[in-house]
Amino acid sequence: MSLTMEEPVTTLQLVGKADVAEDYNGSYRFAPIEEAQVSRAMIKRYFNTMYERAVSDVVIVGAGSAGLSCAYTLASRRPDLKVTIIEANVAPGGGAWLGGQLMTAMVIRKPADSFLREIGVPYEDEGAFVVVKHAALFTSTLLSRVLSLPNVVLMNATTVEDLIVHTDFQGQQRVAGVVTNWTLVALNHDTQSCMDPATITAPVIVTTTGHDGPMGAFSAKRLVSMGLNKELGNMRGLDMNRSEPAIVNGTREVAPGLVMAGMELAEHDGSNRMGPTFGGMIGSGVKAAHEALRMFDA
Ligand code: AHZ
Repeated sequence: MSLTMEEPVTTLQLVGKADVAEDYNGSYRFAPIEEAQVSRAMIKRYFNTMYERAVSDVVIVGAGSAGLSCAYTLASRRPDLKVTIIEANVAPGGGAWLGGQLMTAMVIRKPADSFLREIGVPYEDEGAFVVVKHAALFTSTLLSRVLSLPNVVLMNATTVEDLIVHTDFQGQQRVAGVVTNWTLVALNHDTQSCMDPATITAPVIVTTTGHDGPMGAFSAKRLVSMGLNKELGNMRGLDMNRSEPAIVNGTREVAPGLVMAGMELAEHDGSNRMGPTFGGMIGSGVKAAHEALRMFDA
């Protein structure tokens, strides 16, 4: 197979139709490899990343729809910032793989549809809202946009199990980083003696851990237990019209150094839940990114 300089090179052309037929005819061969090469390829990258990101510019806690919308907005606008996402689950995406009640379509109220155009997700327009044919199309596209950005690192299967809080000479407390552990370790603190964590420091932390649950509302609850907030507001019942604007407009720096977004904010502020409509999560994530940018510019 020969390619001229004028022709665009595609993967299919590089493999070649004839080669594919030949390769899949019982003679498919891989380049040889040693097992240690596979281990070292992963280990080297993982621990180099941990080493480099021990000091980050922004840590985003939670890779649900709010956290990922924040990551994309922030990291695409400021390629100079080291944005590190910590996600407790093996699969990033939080609750955004389904539209609601295990159904597939995802509803997004306007004006958050502009974000879909920005990341290139097709939708059907139903007037006041748009519908993406499958929530997984939104989440997988957003994830791929986020992970394609060279300044973003995602550490999944890793839990934020505490916040770093520094006190300055005036006695002012400021969230200055996160305390991390592999999730499987974090889940076993009751069965093993002390398994100490690692840390990541950053001037801005964005917390988007979702509403209360086995893992959710982590920072909102920790702010109370460490005395940086008096009490939890606790998420109220479902009201779509009140909840989405409340979450987007309420997205802010809730404690020095800590921006809160997404449904975690409903637990912090005592606002309503919205159920399966995702414009509020996108809007809140985008606003959290702008809050973080404002903190860098201040
Ligand atoms: O695994 C969690 C999920 O992926 C992750 N997470 C939680 N605690 C963590 C911790 N360390 C690291 N301590 C942690 N990661 O955070 C992610 C939260 O995603 P989510 O989808 O649950 O929250 P969100 O605020 O991005 O989106 C909420 C979506 C909802 S809930 C809802 C309702 O109940 O009415 N409606 C909508 C649209």
